[in-house]
Amino acid sequence: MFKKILIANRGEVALRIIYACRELGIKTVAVYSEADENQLHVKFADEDVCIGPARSADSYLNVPAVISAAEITGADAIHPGYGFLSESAYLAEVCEACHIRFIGPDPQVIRLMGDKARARRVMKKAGVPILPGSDGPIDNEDKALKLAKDIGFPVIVKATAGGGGRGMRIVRAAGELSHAVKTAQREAEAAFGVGDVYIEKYVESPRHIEFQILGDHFGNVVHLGERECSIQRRHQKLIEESPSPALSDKMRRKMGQIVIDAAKAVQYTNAGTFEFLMDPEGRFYFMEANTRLQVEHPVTEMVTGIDIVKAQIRIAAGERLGFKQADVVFTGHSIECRVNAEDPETFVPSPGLIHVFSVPGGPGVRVETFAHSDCTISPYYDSMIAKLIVHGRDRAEAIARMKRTLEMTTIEGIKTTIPLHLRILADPEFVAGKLSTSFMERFLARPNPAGGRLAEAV
Ligand code: MV4
Repeated sequence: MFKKILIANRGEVALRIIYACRELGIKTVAVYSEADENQLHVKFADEDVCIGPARSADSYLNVPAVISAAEITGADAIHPGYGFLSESAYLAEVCEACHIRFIGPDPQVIRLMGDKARARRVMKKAGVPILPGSDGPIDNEDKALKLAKDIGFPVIVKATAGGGGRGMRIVRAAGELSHAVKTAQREAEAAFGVGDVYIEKYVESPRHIEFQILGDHFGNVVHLGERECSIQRRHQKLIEESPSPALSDKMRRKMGQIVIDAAKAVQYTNAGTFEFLMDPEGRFYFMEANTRLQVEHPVTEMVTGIDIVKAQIRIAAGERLGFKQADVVFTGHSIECRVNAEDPETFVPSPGLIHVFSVPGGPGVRVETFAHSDCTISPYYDSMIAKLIVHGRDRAEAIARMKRTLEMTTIEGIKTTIPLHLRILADPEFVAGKLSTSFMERFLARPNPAGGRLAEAV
């Protein structure tokens, strides 16, 4: 087992990784930017190294600085958390060259999944259902138009290097295709340095359902069920839950086996997520695979009782998975609300001093946060300040627990999205489990009964 792990991240996920290391008896190294000197991840790590100025590009994204910190402290592994360098095949390669274990899949697998058109091809070959579309990047406009007509409109143009919604264009008629391809290519080139785009049939109002897997270095792969992440705005997830209200046990077993076979086909190791779209008829289509721990991993931990971060560390250290698919038992229902330091009406970031921070506990409540009373939320980083996670016997109990947790939480000094979460939890369609990726658009178009725009006008 590792003796010392460097955590190349900040915020609640850095703390989450420290929790796992402490329980496993592994020493920790925090890295931090000049803006983060007083953060809890620095306080609770055994050692800490400043790796640069506040701007992420100069600190948390600086591979030489992160590697140097690991070398100086003698860390034998790096956990990248999520965001930042978590899906950098380059960091994973440099780790290999420096004999530091990267806690994640092999660089080749990270690189494969980072190319969405290639991932599509490989998944199709492995028997995973995909949407009709191009076999690779578009290299010819006439061929692209013929393909789009064959598939039928609407289609979607996506960047091969994309993901998370950047560099996408929905095309509803043949006349729009050429322009969409050109603008998507330009946007992709500017954002990712790779201008390649591909085409897929566009699914209207799908659900976003993703499967969590774990794979060890001995060819064992298990799935930990799914998370439904359809409640999102501008590709930022707001609420996630497990299980999905739309999935039967039979469908979970079927999709779970498909994902296991796919992971085995690419020799996937460590934790991973296979994202699917579910169309209104209940059909699944592979979207992309994430080769990192995810923000919403706690809902899976709550329903399976499996500590995904500890499993990642054990797998990276060369241990066997130690349990089989039949040992994975799903219990109850879990929901996560991401609390952001934002205006709940306008989503404008609201950094600043939190002078009171208080979240109730009680049965089935888990809080993942780096915030506390008298802490400062920096404008330099992501606005997510806490994740509230609940577990209940069923979905209704989970919703009730989340509602009372949100109602009894006090965060003074900044604005948060808690009022928005309370409105969503009270929505009849949400309560009925009628979720889709267009839920929030419709929800936000309706007037806020509690005042909102109306109150501002008075
Ligand atoms: C799609 C789609 C509909 N049809 N692909 C958005 C993020 C990126 N991962 C892919 N995305 C989508 N791809 C086809 N063929 C709809 C979306 C999409 C979406 C997906 C998941 C969660 C929220 C979303 C919001 C808008 C669009």
